Amino acid sequence: MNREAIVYYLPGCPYSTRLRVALTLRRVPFRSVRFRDDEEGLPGSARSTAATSCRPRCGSATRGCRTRPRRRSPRPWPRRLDRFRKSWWHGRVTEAWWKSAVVYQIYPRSFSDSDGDGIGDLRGIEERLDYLSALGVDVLWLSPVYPSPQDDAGYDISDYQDIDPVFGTLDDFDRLLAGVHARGMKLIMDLVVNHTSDEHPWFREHRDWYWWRPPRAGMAGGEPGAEPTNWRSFFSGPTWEYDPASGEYYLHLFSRKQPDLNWENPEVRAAVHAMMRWWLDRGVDGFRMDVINMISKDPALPDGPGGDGSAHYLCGPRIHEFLQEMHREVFAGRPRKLLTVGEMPGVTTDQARLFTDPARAEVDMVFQFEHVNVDHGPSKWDLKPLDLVALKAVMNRWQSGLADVGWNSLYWNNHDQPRVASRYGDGSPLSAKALGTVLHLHRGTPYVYQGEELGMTNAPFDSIADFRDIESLNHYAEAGPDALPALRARGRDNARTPMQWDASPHAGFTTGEPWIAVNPNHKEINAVEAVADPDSVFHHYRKLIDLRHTEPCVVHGDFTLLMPDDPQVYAFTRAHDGVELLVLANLSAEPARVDVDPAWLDAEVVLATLPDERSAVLRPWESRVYRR
Ligand code: ISL
Repeated sequence: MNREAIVYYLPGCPYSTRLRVALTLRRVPFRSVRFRDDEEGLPGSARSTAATSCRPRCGSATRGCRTRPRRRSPRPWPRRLDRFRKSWWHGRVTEAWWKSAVVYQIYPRSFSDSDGDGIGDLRGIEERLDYLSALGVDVLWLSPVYPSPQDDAGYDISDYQDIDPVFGTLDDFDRLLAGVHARGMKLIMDLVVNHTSDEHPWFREHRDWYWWRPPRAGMAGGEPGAEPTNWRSFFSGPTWEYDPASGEYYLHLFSRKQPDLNWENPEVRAAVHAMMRWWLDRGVDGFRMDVINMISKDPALPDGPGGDGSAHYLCGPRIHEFLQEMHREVFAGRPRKLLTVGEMPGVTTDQARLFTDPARAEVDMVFQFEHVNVDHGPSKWDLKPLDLVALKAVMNRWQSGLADVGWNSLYWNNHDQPRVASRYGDGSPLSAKALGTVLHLHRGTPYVYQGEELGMTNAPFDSIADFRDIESLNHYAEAGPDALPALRARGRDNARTPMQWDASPHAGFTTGEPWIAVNPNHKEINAVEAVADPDSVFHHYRKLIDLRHTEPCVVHGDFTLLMPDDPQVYAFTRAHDGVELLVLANLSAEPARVDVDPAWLDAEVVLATLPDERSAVLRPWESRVYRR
């Protein structure tokens, strides 16, 4: 039989992989390969009309765009094929699929409430899947939905293998997962196994699964200063809670209702592995691992300088062993392609190279914190203005640190961070776009936190009665009313106000009374307005996500920071396989001159947020991407 293979342009994958796909599709030998960039010959389910199959030569900013001939002009798969690309393609290739993926974090309490109790839920998320699909994201990460006393908004889990009734049922979960997969997306769960809730049966039934210690020598349990170590908790106060019944203290790095599991005990590890396998067997696509670099502690639990015990619990002596064991016990040999990302406060680039080196089989990527620590002092409540030069230096160090081994995650926002549009921007849509441009053009996997794609801002919290988060409430209890300005700027509740769906009284989030007030600016900043406005932050994010899917240089390109000492301009290039991208953003409220090779300003404009995109002066918060 006379067969031939056709090689299609597959966004974000190298030629060798495209070849493999083509050969697999057509089951033909390598020598009879012909190249084409349309869809004829694809499996029937993957066909679409030719009318949609061509990407414009210039992106949104076509005004005055003098397109130059490109060295290589791959054409993306048509939009209607994107679903096919994600579901079929991601499931089969051996390459790290998540390198060209974008993850969207959902904070379920605040996303969408289907039953009017004022708290978001799984059915609410299901109702919004088409919105997420339209944005183009590949993976959804769900913050915890497990049964929990909600002392730390669900990060205190009392049963790892069920759903909290406030969020729904396991059946709801299965339906949501099926809906996610049907749209060609994946779903990862939050894995919180440094600690459980004190209401988890494990805490009652397995005392030796936790860290118990007697009072400090010579002191009576419960008296001030009798704690076994001087460590301070992340949520204020000591990390030890006294248990009068046993006369001992248990360790909790976070709230007293979050006792730390003792991973030295092999039974703990086996129980966690079994639970993780249970979720993977149910069909989830991986895990975001909460403070996973805290699971190995120095068993001596020594005092730390000034109450800072972090040297004894961050990246402790057995951390790599524990993660490699987890990989062997949970992930190895599974046919489906999964994603693991470890949240790692205090992690350095050298440590991250070890954690994310694929040869070591630990995690795919980590969340580091250095770039969200540049605007405060030793305490997060100790406010400092953003130093852009320092921010660029940190990001640059992570780009080069993981350039040849490992992989970066990229984020500005999550449920613990204030909104970036207010924090590093000025609250305007233009600044939200500029920050999005900068982040999404770095090398790594970008994470979008719900509402970031709308340019949602910090909330105008008036008094302490407006806050809900244990971290803020405990800090206020300790520091008093003087703490309010810092709580307003840095409080985690800024990220947790309800998703702004429309201009109606509760922003379309709930028909009931929301658990935390909606931001009054939902009348202007909301999804309905944003989707309808082609110039919105939403559509800018959609284009950025699309660019990652269609331009291999965004995924694989080498990163070079330009103008490192400029206090206003964030500029860098990416280079891959004969293609170069230049990213320019003015992250300030004043015009700024760019100091780059002038020939760049004649190159193809891929994205631009203001007209006249060939000027050497960037207007306040303007951003552009060029290609040559
Ligand atoms: O939020 C923080 C600073 O304000 C961090 O210190 C945060 O506590 C740290 O990044 C760990 O976060 C994770 O674990 C916590 C939980 O409260 C956070 O929501 C979660 O992201 C304990 O589970």
